Amino acid sequence: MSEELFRKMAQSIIDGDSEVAVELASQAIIAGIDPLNAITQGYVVGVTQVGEAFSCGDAFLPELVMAGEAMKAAVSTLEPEMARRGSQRQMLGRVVLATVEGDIHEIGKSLVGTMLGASGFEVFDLGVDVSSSKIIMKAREVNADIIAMSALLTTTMVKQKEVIEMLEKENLHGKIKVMVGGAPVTRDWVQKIGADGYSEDAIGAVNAARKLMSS
Ligand code: B1M
Repeated sequence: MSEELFRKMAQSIIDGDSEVAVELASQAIIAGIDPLNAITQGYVVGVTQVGEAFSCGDAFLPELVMAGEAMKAAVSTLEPEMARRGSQRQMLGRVVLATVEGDIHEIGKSLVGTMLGASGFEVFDLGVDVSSSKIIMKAREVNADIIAMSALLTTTMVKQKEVIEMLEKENLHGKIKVMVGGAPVTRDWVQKIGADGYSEDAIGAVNAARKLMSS
């Protein structure tokens, strides 16, 4: 039964149909399906397909936009359930989260924020297209343990590096740890820019953040 629901979820994203995507998310909650499974085995399969079609010229920007909107609507429906399932309630650390400047991709970043929040981190989500100085200002203001940055474009990844360089200039790197992620981010990149943590997905991001808190 879940398999059929996951297939329909993927299709709703391919069709860019927000209404169906939301309806299927509600069905998944009622059926007691883990929302993260619904996202990774259902909706992400669809959005990946649209992304691939876009890169080979088989789909165009309007399709990408509609797929993104449907994905966002589905994830927003599932987020309260994800937060509700997070059992740990003690505060593990403070995280300032953002998608870097010039980049408006928000779905993966928000998913990481929800998972961190559900796992006991206090998350200050600054949104998308956030300048490096604003990220650092917020981190100072809330006395953050971790700055977590998402970048989905090869052209915006450099902003992750910029934040680390700015932290180093201010002698804050070390006191504030830096975690990076996003589709184009690789382990090589993480090493090259001297980031402290990295993960390929939202679950891994929680583990990476926990590790940073204990290091
Ligand atoms: Co854009 N886009 N997009 N897009 N888009 C990509 C990223 C792209 C790979 C598509 C492609 O060509 N195949 C391509 C980037 C190419 C590149 O640079 N390598 C691309 C492009 C080119 C563009 C535009 C330039 C298109 C244009 O205008 N010509 C434009 C850029 C706008 C801008 O930012 N300035 C653009 C715009 C958009 C939309 C607005 C239409 C929409 C976003 C809507 C929104 O977010 N509200 C969109 C979408 C939907 C995509 C794809 C199809 C899907 C992204 C997504 O939401 N994935 C994407 C192709 C793809 O990735 N397959 C694509 C689902 C999400 C759950 O995964 O975000 O990867 P993801 O997050 C994961 C992990 O990466 C990780 O955990 C998350 C959960 O598992 N993770 C972290 C993410 N952040 C993390 C942080 C961490 C740790 C883990 O620690 C801090």
